[in-house]
Amino acid sequence: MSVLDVKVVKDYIRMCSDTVGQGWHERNGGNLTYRMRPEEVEVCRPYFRAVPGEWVNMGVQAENLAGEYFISTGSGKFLRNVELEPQNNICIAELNGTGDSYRIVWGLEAGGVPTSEFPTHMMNHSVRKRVTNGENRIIYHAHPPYIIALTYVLPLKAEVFTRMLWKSATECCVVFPDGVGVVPWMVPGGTDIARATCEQMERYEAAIWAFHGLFVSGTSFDIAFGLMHTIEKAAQIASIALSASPDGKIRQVITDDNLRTIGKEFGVTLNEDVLNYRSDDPLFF
Ligand code: 2HA
Ligand code: ZN
Repeated sequence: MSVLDVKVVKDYIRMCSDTVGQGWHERNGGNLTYRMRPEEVEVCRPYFRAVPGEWVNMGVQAENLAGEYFISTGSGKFLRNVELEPQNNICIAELNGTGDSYRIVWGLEAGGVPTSEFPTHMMNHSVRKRVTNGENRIIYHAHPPYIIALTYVLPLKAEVFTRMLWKSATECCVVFPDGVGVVPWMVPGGTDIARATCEQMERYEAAIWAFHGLFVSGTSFDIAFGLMHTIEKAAQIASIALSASPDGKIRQVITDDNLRTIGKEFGVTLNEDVLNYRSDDPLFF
């Protein structure tokens, strides 16, 4: 028996492999954190390091995460290697009593630190834990190519991206009824981009990083994987439609009335600001 036999750790590893298979994790791109349930921590605790790592200040503070434990990918580690050597590519990190520092209690046995985006992950966990009344467990970042491609051709606005995605595949508005936020290009890995991203996460369940990738949140691995997958697939359809059109124009789309009908039939409340948004941009509807 080891940490690697615990179900949540197995599920975490499976998510790393599945998402690599989707082509979203070139090299060391992307990262995944999971906020553990207390009972999961207790099952893993017997295998924790005898001497935990040093406390490391994160540069951000997440008071509502004080004392929580996270499974995290390692900084500079390749997600494709997680399945082969989990103990050297992921870790379990504990947050201190004020929620501003972490220490490693398991994993990264050959050395290393949690993902370079740990400040963004912790800020996002803090926001999503609060707005979902503790339901949210996962923050996941990837480099899916079609959503990145769209950041070169669409105005960098949450309403524009959400409308484009909702109108590119019928189930999108049911899967992410709050919509998708957009963060302009910023230097990754720091506290500024962490704050900008968590402003978006107050309102939306996912946030696009222009010319870089996508952050999603979720209550389970299935939900977080499914959200990344659904957004990226809609972006793929939009990209193909835009490039297949002989004049670069879209002929017809799912209308706002159609969206309202789907919302009503499926019992989801769609973000009204997105539904009511209008743009003069000819590329956009
Ligand atoms: O982990 O994706 O944004 C590498 C990255 C940084
Ligand atoms: Zn990235």
